[in-house]
Amino acid sequence: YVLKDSPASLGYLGELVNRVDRNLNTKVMIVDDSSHALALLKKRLQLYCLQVITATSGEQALEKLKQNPDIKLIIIDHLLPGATGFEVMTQIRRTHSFNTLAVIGISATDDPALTAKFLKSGANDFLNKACTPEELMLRVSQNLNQLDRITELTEMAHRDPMTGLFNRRHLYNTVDKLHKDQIRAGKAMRYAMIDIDRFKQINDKFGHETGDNLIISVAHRISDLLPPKSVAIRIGGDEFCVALPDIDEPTSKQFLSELRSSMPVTDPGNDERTFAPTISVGLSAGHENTMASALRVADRCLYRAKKSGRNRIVT
Ligand code: GH3
Repeated sequence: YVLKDSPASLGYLGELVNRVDRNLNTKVMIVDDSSHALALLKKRLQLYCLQVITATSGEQALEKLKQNPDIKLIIIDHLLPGATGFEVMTQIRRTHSFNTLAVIGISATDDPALTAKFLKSGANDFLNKACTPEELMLRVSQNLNQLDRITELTEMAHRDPMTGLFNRRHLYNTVDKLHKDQIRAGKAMRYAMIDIDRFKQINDKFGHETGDNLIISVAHRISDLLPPKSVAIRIGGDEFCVALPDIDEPTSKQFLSELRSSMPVTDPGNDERTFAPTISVGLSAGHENTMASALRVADRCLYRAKKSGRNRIVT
């Protein structure tokens, strides 16, 4: 299609190959009560290696979306049995934001008011059914590319660039939600606050680069030893937090003890320079109702660990 309808640059073809490659894992749903329209669209989308799901009514579309929460894009007709495409879209947008799902409205009529109506109901884009296969592919690709970019940027915004661990934003958005789910399900949610001892002295004595290398090295050790489903966060500076969902106290302590005894004995950037950094850890009790209160408990325990001589775990 690309080569038939208009010339394409090499860069553009490269982008397209890249898109098709990512399409192999991308689910798209078409909602239309016409079996002919469904079959035609399905065939065209499958040419670009998309996984296509079909629905013939709004009700069925909502059900299939529930069964396939990883659907990335929906192409929806405005005339559907039961409810209009606009009504279905409004319902979809209650649970699926623009950050995770793209919707393209589609219609066979030339009514100029349709585009605005679709966009106002929560669509990203609008297409006439008489559009060329090339235009269909371009709109689908652009909407999927935009979603991929949002996913990449969101991932970046949740990571600490120095260590690759999650950051505070992730703690207060994602882990906070996880905490609520765990407590609602009657499960424990523990937090370990971890701080390198006398880190300022290491900076002052060996320089900031050595300090940075040590922070990175501790972060890697946390990642390597992390129990399943746990989340490691760099709070800032030389302080880390590990969220331990549904992990009992002995297992949490075992992980923390292993971490404590795995501290590097030499400068991670200079094997010949020996130093033996230690860490202090505060561990919350696991049944605090809110993440904020659990973090306060872990913080108080960390403070006690520091006050009572450092290089220890306090619960
Ligand atoms: P304590 O055992 O009581 O925690 O002593 P400490 O020296 O570790 O005290 P504190 O945690 O307050 O010191 C943190 C130091 O970390 C102060 C700050 O200059 C330094 N720091 C913060 N962020 C970074 C960073 O990204 N890299 C480096 N190298 N140093 C950092």
